[in-house]
Amino acid sequence: MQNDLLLRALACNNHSRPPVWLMRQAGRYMASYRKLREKYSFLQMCHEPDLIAEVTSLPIKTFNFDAAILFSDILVIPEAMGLGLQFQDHVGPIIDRPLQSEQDLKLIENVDVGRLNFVEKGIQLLKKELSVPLIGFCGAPFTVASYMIEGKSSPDLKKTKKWMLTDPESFHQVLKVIADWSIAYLNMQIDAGIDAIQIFDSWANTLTHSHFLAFSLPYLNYIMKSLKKSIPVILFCRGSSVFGEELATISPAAISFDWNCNLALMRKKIPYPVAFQGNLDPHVLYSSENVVKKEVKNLLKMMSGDKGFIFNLGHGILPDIPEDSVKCLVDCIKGHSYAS
Ligand code: 1CP
Repeated sequence: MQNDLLLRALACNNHSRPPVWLMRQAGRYMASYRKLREKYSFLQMCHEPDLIAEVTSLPIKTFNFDAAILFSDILVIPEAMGLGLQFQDHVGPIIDRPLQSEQDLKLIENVDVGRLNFVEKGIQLLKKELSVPLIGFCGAPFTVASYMIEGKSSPDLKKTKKWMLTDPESFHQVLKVIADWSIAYLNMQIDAGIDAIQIFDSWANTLTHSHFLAFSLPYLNYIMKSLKKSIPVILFCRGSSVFGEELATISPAAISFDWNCNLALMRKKIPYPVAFQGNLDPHVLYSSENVVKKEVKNLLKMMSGDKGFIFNLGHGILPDIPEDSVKCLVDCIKGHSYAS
């Protein structure tokens, strides 16, 4: 690996400019991705090791990011569990057999990550060619549970919350099964050669403070503590601006912040060795080059001298963002002289 800026920042030991990568960097905003999607469905691309490797590398080749994130989806776990998964254009993910109550727990098959060996093969291919660290990932149990219960994307997670509040015991069983699958899956990714892990809790922001402590945080902790090898783990939560200090109590290598908080103020509350990732509002990338530069520089200035800062967005890049804005962002960060 020629460029280890990400790993240095994750160890809070980076004395040069911050590394940059973007959540959802391999996706529909790239013309080269859309071209491949004319030939293959999204799930075909997730299932085929050559395509996993090709799509993961697209943004590295085009924009020179400092890290690659495995091309896959958090929902390959419910698919491997036997619940059935489709992705429909303009709709999103559909789970064929969503869970409705405790009886449906029997629909979930025993942990068998051999069913995800296309991911293992994709990682092995990537490790031969990448010159930057490769980030593996999974979804957080609460977020994955929400898709398994709602059966699709939902704005309010009504069914999930009804279950959580009316039958917390069996809801915990759902979370535990997802966590056990996730641990086996991440350990497979570690064996295949990934350099860091990100866990996505995209729907944590829907939880109250006490429900986050009861239904999300313990499972993030359980997953992190069950990994076979010490490897840096980044915790991304929508809601990390609120739950940051709680996330820090379980000692992840890094917390990825949504765009609501001021990172410099957060740093006063959460010291090293927790690295910080984030937190530009992705919508900034719709604006003019001058505004993009101004916003990027503001964030760089705010975190100047921080040895554990990773530049990223506060959430995933949106599908209609112009590629030129992404180029402008990366150039701005790479041209930045770092004052430590
Ligand atoms: O039509 C297409 O081409 C598919 C679009 C797409 C892509 C490119 C989806 C559908 N998933 C992905 C890839 C993906 N998903 C990655 C790849 C690596 C990268 O470049 O970042 C990752 C890490 C994910 C993770 C993921 N999938 C999350 C967590 C991160 C986040 O953005 O919050 C979630 C919630 C999903 C579910 C999902 N996958 C895709 C859709 C449309 C959705 C539903 C999103 C929602 O409910 O709003």
